[in-house]
Amino acid sequence: MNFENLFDYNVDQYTIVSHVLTLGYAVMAAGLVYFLLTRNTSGRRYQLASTLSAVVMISAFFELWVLAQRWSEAFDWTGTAYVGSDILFSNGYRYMNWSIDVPVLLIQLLVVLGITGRAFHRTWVLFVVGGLAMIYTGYAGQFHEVDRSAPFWIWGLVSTAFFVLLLVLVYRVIFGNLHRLPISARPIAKAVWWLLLISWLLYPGAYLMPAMWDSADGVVARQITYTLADITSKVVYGVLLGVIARKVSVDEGYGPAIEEDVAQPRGGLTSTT
Ligand code: RET
Repeated sequence: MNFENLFDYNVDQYTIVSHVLTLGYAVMAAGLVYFLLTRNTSGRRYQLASTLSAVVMISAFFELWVLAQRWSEAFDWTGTAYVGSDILFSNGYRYMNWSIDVPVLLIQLLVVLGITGRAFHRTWVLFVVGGLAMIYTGYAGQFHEVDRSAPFWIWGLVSTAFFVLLLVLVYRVIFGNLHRLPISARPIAKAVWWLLLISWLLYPGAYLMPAMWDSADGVVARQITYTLADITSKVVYGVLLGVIARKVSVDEGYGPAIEEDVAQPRGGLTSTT
């Protein structure tokens, strides 16, 4: 049993969740097109970041698609309310998707910041191991979200320890390498830090929702929280990293990036006056 399976839903509650899940996978499909089509506007060594965004989009698209299907199968309309069918809705699918997306999102950061060699490999390993530890301990905890017995809180705390470790690492990676970015890209790199911090915090918020708002409205709030988190931590984040990659590429004199730079004055490249 999961939190979502405990309640009956009125038409508005049921429909909002259905719409929000649809928004989720529609945005991932849109993001996929964007990241593939803008890939060539950065220099070769940064194009991997767009490729990784595309990987994140595909994996999230399928996960959210499955979740939306599950939602519609898990409840039947009785004439007065949507009540649980013999199929269970579960956010566990999300955790499986994070196994792919969390490591990939963090590695993207290393690519865009131009971290190479030993530092790249060492941080890469910490990101993957720390990320997976955070996710799977949280996964173990969410099985206890209905009765909120000790394992819900203990696994949640263990997961939080890994989360804090990742945040410290990300902070150090971003702020420790700011000086290596062109000045025009530095404010965006700082924005990436804040975006990551706030959007990632939404996930533990959703984990805690059963303890904070134990009702059908809480379920609606939880799916809205997850969707907001997904759009910001995967798509907006990917777009911002792409902007950084393009600015670095301009700085390195990569022609296509200069031509694509929408902030260049019109005719700026050819005008001599
Ligand atoms: C859990 C369990 C409760 C404690 C904490 C958690 C953190 C989850 C996070 C997930 C991030 C997911 C992302 C997915 C993007 O695709 C596991 C909910 C701290 C931070 C970024």
